[in-house]
Amino acid sequence: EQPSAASDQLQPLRDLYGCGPVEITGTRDALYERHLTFDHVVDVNRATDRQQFESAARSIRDVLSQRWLRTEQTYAAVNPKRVYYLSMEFLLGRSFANNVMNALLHPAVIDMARQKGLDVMALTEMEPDAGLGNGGLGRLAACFIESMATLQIPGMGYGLRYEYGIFRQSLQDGWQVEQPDNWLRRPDPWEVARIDEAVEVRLNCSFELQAGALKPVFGRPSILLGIPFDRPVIGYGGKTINTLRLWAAGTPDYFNFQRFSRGDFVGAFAESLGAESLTRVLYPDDSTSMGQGLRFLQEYFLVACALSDLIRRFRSGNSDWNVLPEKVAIQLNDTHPALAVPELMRILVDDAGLGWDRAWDLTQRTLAYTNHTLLPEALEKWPLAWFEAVVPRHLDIILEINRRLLGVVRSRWPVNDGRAERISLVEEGEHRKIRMANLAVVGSHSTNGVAAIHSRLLRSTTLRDLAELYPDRFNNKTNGVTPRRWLLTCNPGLARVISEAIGAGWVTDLRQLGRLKPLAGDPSFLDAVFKAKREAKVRFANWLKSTTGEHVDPDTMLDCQIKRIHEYKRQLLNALHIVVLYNRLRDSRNMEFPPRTFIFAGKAAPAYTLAKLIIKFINNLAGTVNADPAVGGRLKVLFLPDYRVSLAEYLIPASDVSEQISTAGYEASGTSNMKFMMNGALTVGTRDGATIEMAEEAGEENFFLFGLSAGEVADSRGWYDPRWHYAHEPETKRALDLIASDYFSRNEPGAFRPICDVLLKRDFYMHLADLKSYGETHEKVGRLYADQKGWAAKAAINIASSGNFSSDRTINEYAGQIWRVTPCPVP
Ligand code: B1N
Repeated sequence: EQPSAASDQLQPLRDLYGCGPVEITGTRDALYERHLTFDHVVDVNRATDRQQFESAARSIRDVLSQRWLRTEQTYAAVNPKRVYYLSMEFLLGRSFANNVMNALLHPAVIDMARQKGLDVMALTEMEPDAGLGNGGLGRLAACFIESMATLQIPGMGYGLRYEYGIFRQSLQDGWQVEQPDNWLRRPDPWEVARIDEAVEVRLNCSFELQAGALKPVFGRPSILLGIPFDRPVIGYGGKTINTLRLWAAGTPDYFNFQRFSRGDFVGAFAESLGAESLTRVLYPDDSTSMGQGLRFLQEYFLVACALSDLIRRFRSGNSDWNVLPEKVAIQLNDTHPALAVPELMRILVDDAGLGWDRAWDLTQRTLAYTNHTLLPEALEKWPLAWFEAVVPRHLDIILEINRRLLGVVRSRWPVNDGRAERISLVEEGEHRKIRMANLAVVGSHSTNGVAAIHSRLLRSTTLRDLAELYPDRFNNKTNGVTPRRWLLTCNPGLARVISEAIGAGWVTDLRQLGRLKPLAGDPSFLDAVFKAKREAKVRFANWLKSTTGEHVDPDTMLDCQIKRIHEYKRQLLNALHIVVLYNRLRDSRNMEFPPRTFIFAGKAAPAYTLAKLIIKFINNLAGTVNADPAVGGRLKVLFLPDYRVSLAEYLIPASDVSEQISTAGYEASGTSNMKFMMNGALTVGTRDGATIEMAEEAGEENFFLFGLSAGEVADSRGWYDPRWHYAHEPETKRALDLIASDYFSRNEPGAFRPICDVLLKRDFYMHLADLKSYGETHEKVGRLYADQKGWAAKAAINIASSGNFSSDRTINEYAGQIWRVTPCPVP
């Protein structure tokens, strides 16, 4: 039942496989059954959902294997410039539906499911999310590698194969409880272990397990093994299949052989167990650096494995070190892999025997750095003592880079105004530290921010001195998201409406959505958009009911704030506003008020006490509001547990309102804002991150912007006093008094004191300053929602204006301006 536009999408598949080496017709059924029979040794008719999933996924991988091989063979033969994306996080989510869609195997799978009586939905639900990331930064990396494959760019992702991804969140009595995410408990059908391509990582320390925890033992050098696990990254159309290579830590067979042969058999094993726990778990902090020694080791491990691997590949096709920057581009996803600077220098100077200046030139021209945040608590600074203990040679190199750097600075700015101290790679003090952001800027040829305002603020505030030293290095690359996952696959109803109106070209050229603009006045188009939204709401409501038992009424306005819980993202502003609405509804039973469902979801870093209290507060607020008969079903508040990619894929298509309400100047870009926009939600937002650019594209009249600008936030820092708002705004006072009176914490008196204190004493993120204009904006939202046609028209304009926010556009900019790579099509 494909629309005609969508069946055109099959042509590339026919071109590809019709006369190609893979005969899928006729054999694909057998593939699935063979996996059940030979991998699982189970009766085809008695296989569990999980066995069905694994066998279906393995048959998909089988179909793609030759194309995957052919991609790498083509790169090896053509020897094009390659891009390596180094990231500590790849938040992939599930792969099944997206791999099927991108390989254009969708009709075949539906066909096969029908023949065999398989429930594809049930089957996809069997795949755990690959939660190898915290939030936007990790999900961006996943979108980027997909776009590189779609654009036929020879690109590879390098990351870590965490055995445990981001923790699973449940709620107990409204509090967040963390559970380990053992996502690899069952075999992952997508990954391929490449034991033969393992690399060695040399450290100046060893490991021991003490009371179950990994402890480095300094001064005793050791060798770790990096074992690569490859996952296919399928470009849309299935022509290019790139690789995401994730590294797992292991120990060489000869590991501590001496101790082994001295007779300490068990002791030698304990040590190897220690080393293997290096890649056990993802650190669950988003936008903060907890400064853990194990994290430092993880970062070095990634860098050492990735560089060793890519240099080996480079050397196998090139004999001249001087062409390195013409053949290799390395993008550092934040400073987490910034040790690539001294590691590449070490390889070029010590292993290749190049002189310092030559090595430095090649290093800078090969590396590029993306900054993702201005929050000071996120800027990584590692104790110099750790470098000394783990990677002393890298410390030597960093100090030599710094000596030369400071020489240049002092000769350019002879007057000592503290500039050299600020630029220095070393933060002086009792415990000297290495500033990783400074190292990344100095050791690369490009530093970019992730939205226009963010890149501007980087230059003018956080990295100002470095921007004055290297003005040409700084640039902006506004984030984007892949429309294959975030529209085509997750919202088939809307995707079909769009393809029927303008054809299917938008899937790989999102700018074409602009052609929907004239249709924003066409009643039949608006009706189709409205119906698709309604369909997605019902789908979400059914899914939620079946997975959590929670009820959502698809006839209410769905207003969503889904993201990590963080003070700067201001979930508290949303919650305060709900208290204001609640008070109004209690006052008047027949107030004009479109029924609203406010949905929150997001994880708090386990050590972030206030963020966890915010979750508890939202849950208590929900408990009170949802149970109050005075509200009469007009207001419902839900906190959905365990926010993750697959939950977002159900919820975003169903949403009417997108909350993007960070304190202006603090959200570097945001990316869920873009996903909501392409799925026809209207944005309530501050002038922050990429939301500013989204409003420019759609026109401010189609956006609900409110609150202080970044400039106003900065200018009022000196005199801002939240108590002024408490004293002068009756609804603000009433909301805060209600919270302080334990109205929402009857059984836990004083539980929300810290929240009241944060809001009234300092309110660093200026919730109270924006509450009034936020409320007024929501009144406009409510009025427009009552006008179904007016709402649908604005939704349509938003969809039509979202074309700039495809990660294809972003990757094209990186490819053209930073990496200077071109597509390398696979014949
Ligand atoms: O990166 C996203 C942006 O869209 C978001 O605005 C930004 O908050 C996010 C340390 C981070 N910045 N910094 C992090 C994550 C993990 C960690 O250990 C920092 N994440 C962001 C994509 O550009």
